[in-house]
Amino acid sequence: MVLEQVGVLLELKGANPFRVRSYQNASRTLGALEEDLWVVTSEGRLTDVKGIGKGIAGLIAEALTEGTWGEMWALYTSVPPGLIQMLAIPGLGPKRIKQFHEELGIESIEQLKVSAENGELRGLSRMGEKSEQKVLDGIELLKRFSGRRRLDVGLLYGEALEARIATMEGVERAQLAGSTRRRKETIGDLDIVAAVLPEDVESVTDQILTLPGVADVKGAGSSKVSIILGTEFFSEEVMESGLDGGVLEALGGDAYEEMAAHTTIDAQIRLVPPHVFAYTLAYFTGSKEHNVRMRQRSLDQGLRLNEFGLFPLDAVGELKGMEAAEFSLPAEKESDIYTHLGLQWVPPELREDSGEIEAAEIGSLPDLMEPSMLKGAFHNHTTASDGTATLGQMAEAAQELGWEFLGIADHSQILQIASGLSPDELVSQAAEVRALNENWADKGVDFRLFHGNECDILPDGGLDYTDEERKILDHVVGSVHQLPTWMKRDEDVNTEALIRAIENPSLTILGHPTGRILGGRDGFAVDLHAVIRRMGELNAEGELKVVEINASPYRLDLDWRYCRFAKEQGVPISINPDAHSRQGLKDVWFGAQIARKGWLEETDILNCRSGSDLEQLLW
Ligand code: DGT
Ligand code: CA
Ligand code: ZN
Repeated sequence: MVLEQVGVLLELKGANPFRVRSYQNASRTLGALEEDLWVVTSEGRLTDVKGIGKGIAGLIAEALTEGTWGEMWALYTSVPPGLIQMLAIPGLGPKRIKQFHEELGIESIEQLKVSAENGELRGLSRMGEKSEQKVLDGIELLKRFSGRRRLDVGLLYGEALEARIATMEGVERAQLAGSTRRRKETIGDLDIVAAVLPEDVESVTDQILTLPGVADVKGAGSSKVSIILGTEFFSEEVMESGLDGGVLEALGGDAYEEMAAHTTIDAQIRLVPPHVFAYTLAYFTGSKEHNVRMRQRSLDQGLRLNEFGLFPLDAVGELKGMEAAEFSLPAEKESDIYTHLGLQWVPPELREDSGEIEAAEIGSLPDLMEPSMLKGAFHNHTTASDGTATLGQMAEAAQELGWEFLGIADHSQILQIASGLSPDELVSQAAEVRALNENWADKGVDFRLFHGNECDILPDGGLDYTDEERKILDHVVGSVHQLPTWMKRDEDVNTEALIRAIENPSLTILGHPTGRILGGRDGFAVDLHAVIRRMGELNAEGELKVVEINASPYRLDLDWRYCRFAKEQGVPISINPDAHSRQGLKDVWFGAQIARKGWLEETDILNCRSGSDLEQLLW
């Protein structure tokens, strides 16, 4: 979005950071805007949207009506895109980039790399061999670790680190905080809070710094240790098995394994006295937006809230930080803090300032679903297409998880690279499923397979196979796989095509709605609100239209930000692992985290219903 780029651009020009931030925030807000931007703008209500000021509103209005971006547009077109990309190189700021551009004509990361390798940077003012090497290191780092880690990676490192610190001599308790605890789909860095008596801080710090797998130490003070963890942190290499082809391709094909093997993650560990632990944990769990609301609420009650405690303003006066801690209202656990402020305890997943404080105030927070409530899943592959386990093996794995059903959804015929099933193969798979089902029924086993298919949604919104051929199926998961075509098109064209697809009477579940791969590629442009709204209408007319949370940690698509909207529109959610192996079924856990983050309850999830209920719906 242009606004996002304007933000970055201003940064490159050395503009005021607050101004930069406001553009980036505005871009994000508008991206999630439910109403039509055009309508909001033409009715002059843009400034009513949170985070949109007069200046930005004027710019948007101009862009929509005139197609120009005022002075920003000139700014934008005057800066080569390569310079903007260079900003992502760790350790490289806008001033340097400007210098490289003006003095050496460098316009891309590739050119910068060549110049650095040829020793051309060291001759510039305020540069030397060392800083030249730093540029090269930065480029290398960007390539390997660019951006944020996926939630599964964050949890893997985070929970291992939490466990190691919690069992250290001198540590009373330790807990993972930050975006990992809030179950964001990607993680910037890990935050861990540990309760340590002042006299033990030094020894605990030493123990942390000498943990195996600490690749680098960024800093170690009296209350905070910052480290970078490398893969050596794990005694055994954790490698993925049975990744789907689309994911692998988006991540760079075979080069992916090498990339994954070099993953690092930053971690900040806060060491605090045991009596302030709950406050520090709440503070570093965030989000920042949630914290701001909590602090404001405290002030309204004559209290000051920070990472050290909750203080009556009249008692602490000017005392700051730990000096004031002894005046704090006591809190053994986080829920005590919320109680002090007249609130229900807010589950970490919900702490994004998206209505949770208002709900906690009147005791109406949702009763979030739990992974253990899942009784099966609908979108899974077998060896018939690109999976690594047979129908029987997948069913067995599902039974081992205690499930009551498993939905099969191999690829459809058009997806040749993933061995999509021909119509004949579909028929023989149906017979295989029927035989297995009869066998379980005879034995009185409460388990059944639903025979579905992941039918490709063609660029025009049509579905793979003929209407007749699809009739044999219990359920159709409609998914877009021809990403290049959809990425090139305008949002309204894609939206129209997706709506056509969901209107097809045979489609039950809309699979990975945007096609995004976290850390690999963005999804295609589409107005999901419009698609979901239409699904809701069809449900009201008695059809069954369900949207998938693809639970693969590489996708997590539907995004959690749309979950409540789906619920409001009367569209059930299906949490699907998109498993390509037995092990892959367990990915539903990640989907459940996202459903929780999206405020969903047991009754909102199709695969929380019993196997026999679902028979009624699908057979
Ligand atoms: P990340 O690491 O980018 O995935 O996201 P977080 O949420 O883990 O953010 P991080 O690591 O910068 O900080 C951890 C938490 O600490 C954050 O969620 C809220 C709190 N925090 C950090 N800086 C501030 C601040 O300036 N103001 C307030 N109110 N809270 C902050
Ligand atoms: Ca963090
Ligand atoms: Zn798919």
